[in-house]
Amino acid sequence: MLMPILQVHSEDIPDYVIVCGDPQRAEIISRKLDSARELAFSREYRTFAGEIQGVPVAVTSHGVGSPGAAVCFEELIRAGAKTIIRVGTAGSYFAELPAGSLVVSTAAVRAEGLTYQLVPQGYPAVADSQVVDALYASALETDGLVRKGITVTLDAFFAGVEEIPHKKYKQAGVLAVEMEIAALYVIASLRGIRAGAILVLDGFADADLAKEYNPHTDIVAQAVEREIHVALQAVVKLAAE
Ligand code: R1X
Repeated sequence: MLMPILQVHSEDIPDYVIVCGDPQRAEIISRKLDSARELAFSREYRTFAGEIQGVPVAVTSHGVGSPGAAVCFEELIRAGAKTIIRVGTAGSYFAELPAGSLVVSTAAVRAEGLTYQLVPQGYPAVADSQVVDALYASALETDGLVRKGITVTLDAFFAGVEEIPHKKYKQAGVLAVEMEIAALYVIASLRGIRAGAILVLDGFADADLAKEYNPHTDIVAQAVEREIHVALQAVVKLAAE
């Protein structure tokens, strides 16, 4: 069956799918796979399929923000994905977690709008524990900082006039902020599949992003290489369980 928005055929989508925001990053991830081939590039959704150590895996970009990403997650699940791992970037809340650190998201604060059109308030956006364990164990096998914990999913990237309660999230121990995980976790729970996410921190969430945001540094690029490796090794671990 052809998925209308991703333009991929369900026969080509394996159990394991890595998702990332940037179509260019999807291509970078595909280069780590054996026998990689591009399946489609439709809107912001670019999909490749290949294998990692004999395990079939696809990679799809989901763009920026929960509503667009949700379209991607829903179609991947309809196409047959059983485990989806987001490989992304996020802003840090803690000086001890500078740019280049990794965070495995165990759950997301639903500070976005999309999931309120899917499930009632109070429904958790929570990762699958096996996926979290595989990501965290794989990350510990690499050099560099990694933490696991709660992240927050926002809709707004650049600030407007409304206050985003960054201070309260930080006081409540939220590690990092990004824009798609709540959608992924809620949709995965609703549709009965496993999901998890690993993030590279690319700056500080409470900075003035309009002035200070620059994710194009060597430190971030190296950490993205590391998180891609971690995510693919997590797929290998999960497939062996
Ligand atoms: O999730 C966030 C969003 O997709 C992280 O990076 C993007 C904004 O630059």
